[in-house]
Amino acid sequence: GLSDDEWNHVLGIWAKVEPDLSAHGQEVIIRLFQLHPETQERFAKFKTLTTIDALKSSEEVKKHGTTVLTALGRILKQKNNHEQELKPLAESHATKHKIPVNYLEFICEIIVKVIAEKHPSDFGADSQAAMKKALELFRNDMASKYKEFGFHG
Ligand code: BLA
Repeated sequence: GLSDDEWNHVLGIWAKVEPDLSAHGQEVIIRLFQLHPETQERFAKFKTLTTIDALKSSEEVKKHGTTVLTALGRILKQKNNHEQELKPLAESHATKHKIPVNYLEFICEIIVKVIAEKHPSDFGADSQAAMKKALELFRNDMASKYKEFGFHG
């Protein structure tokens, strides 16, 4: 797990992200689709967004980015006591969306990068390391819940 100090880093930087959650979320989703086009194919509703301009001007992309970061923020705030938040998410991702764990790795890496770019002076090495650790816990728990739901992706 993370130490109190590490959780303080995680929640401290998250407090800087939250006032502009939708811009962060939008950037994360667009970058995910640009760097890993196969992830965009998982979204029936984004199939028509074939250019960067279309992605940037899509309210739906912004909305999904906000959904993602809102859910992630709720999970982080539980400081690893996230069973209640994680279970329905793991269930939908295992049985309905079928999102492989490596896609989760892609998005977590991008989340750290986007925060680092938007908050260069508030997201130092210790905070980044703490955030990476928290995201790793999240992913590991998603992966083990996936197995409980019979998905080995
Ligand atoms: C939908 N993803 C959702 C929803 C939430 C999240 C809360 C809506 C409720 C639900 O269906 O369970 C949450 N998504 C997250 C979180 C992350 C995230 C916390 O990406 C990452 C920290 N889901 C993924 C990844 C993909 C993904 C990596 O975790 C990439 C392909 C896809 N999420 C995905 C899809 C939907 C979804 C396809 C359904 C979207 C829709 O049709 O509305």
